Amino acid sequence: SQVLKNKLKEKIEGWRPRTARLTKEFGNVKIDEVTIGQVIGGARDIKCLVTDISYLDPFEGIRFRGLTIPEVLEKLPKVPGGEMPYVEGFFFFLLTGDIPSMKDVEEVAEEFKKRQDVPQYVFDMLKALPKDSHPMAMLSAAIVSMQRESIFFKEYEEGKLHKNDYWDPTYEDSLNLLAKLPRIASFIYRWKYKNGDIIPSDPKLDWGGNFAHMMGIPKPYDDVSRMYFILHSDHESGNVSAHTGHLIASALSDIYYSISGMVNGLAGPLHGLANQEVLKWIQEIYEKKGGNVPTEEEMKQFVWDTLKSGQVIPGFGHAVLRKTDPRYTAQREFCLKHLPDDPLFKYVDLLYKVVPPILLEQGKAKNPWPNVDAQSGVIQWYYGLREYDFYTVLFAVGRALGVCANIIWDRGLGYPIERPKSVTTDMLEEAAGIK
Ligand code: NMX
Ligand code: MLT
Repeated sequence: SQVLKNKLKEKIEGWRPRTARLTKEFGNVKIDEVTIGQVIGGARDIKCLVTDISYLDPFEGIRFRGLTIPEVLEKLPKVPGGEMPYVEGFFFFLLTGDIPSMKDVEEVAEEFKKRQDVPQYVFDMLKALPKDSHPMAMLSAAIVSMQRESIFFKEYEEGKLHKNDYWDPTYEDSLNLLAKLPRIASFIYRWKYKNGDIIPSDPKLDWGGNFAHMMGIPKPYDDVSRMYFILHSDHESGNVSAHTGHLIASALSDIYYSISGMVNGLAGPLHGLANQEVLKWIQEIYEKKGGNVPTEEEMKQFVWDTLKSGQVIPGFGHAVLRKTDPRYTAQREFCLKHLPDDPLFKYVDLLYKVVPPILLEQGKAKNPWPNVDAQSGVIQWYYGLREYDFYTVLFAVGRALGVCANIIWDRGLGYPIERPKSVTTDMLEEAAGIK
């Protein structure tokens, strides 16, 4: 929308001198040191990225634009009759850092509606894929198939674009893509699991509400969807999906290439796929117990058996967090309010009790507490979405909001191509003084 775009332009132009001054005058100031352990160990904790969309404190958890999750859920304009904010307003907030008025929200919603039509070739391509393709592979393919629609790509090719304006067509591409994601995701769901019985979009509904409608799941699933997309949107920029999106975009690849790559990173079991893994794992004991809640002792045994077979406990641990993920807590509170007696929720709650002491006793995981994925599948299951290999698609639709916001700002602030330096094992041994 023009309001959002004009505001964003003002914000980006106002921000540029800060970035320029830091690079020019303070470029040599050290903010970190790098150890051999970090070089071999997945660059853990190295401070080498910058983003202002969200920040992850190891003990407090995520803040979006300075606000905690409860603050976001409280302060942003809500959909009438629902408990959750508009995703449209949340996207405005991620991009600008300002709480939108209801009028702002309506303008973004209008903009998404105008852009929601998905080219027929995307559906044709999805239909041509084998039905047993993973929904994440289908989503990634659908997104990259639309690369030909990129306005950034066209304008860059025509040699029209000034570097200061890169963000503008990136913003247009982002809105065009985000507007289509609910349709694409729900199409994949209905095509794959509901005999291709596709539900058309309802132009009266908001982004989250329309997604729930096209999935064919009644209220309050609309609110569940809004909550889910907001909670999964961003987790600063070092996680695999956000980092992949940023890295690809840093080569000036357009948003379609970048977000398709983001989806591919999210599809790994140590990252977003963990939400499907949790459900799959719980199902094992659920079936064994015929749906009855196991005793604490039985659950402990189940956890130990998993660890002893050399597998990780899905939904627990984190590369940055050192306490219970507030996204877990927000979903737990939702469950306590809406599905307190659900047997699967009871399983998850029992796991919350038994897993952390076991992981501490085992002594490997640096963080024994649950992350977002431990809780999210249960809510989906309860509302009837039981095809758990679809769960990471929901994560991806949410994550695209944050990654698009990051990439638009990357372009606005002119961040360069990302290219860290490699060394050899010989060099590390020399640095260690053993060679
Ligand atoms: N269960 C068993 N072992 C674990 C777990 C866990 N949940 N978490 C960490 N460890 C092990 C880890 O495999 C490693 O073992 P080894 O030394 O044999 O390689 C050791 O503990 C140290 O790992 P950490 O430094 O604590 O964790 P790291 O930062 O490398 O990895 C995760 C973070 C999230 C990948 C890891 O905790 C994990 O595999 N968790 C389970 C999968 C999961 O829930 N992922 C979702 C994360 C959130 N998201 O949505 O992306
Ligand atoms: C995320 O939401 O991206 C995950 O919690 C993983 C991470 O932050 O590393």
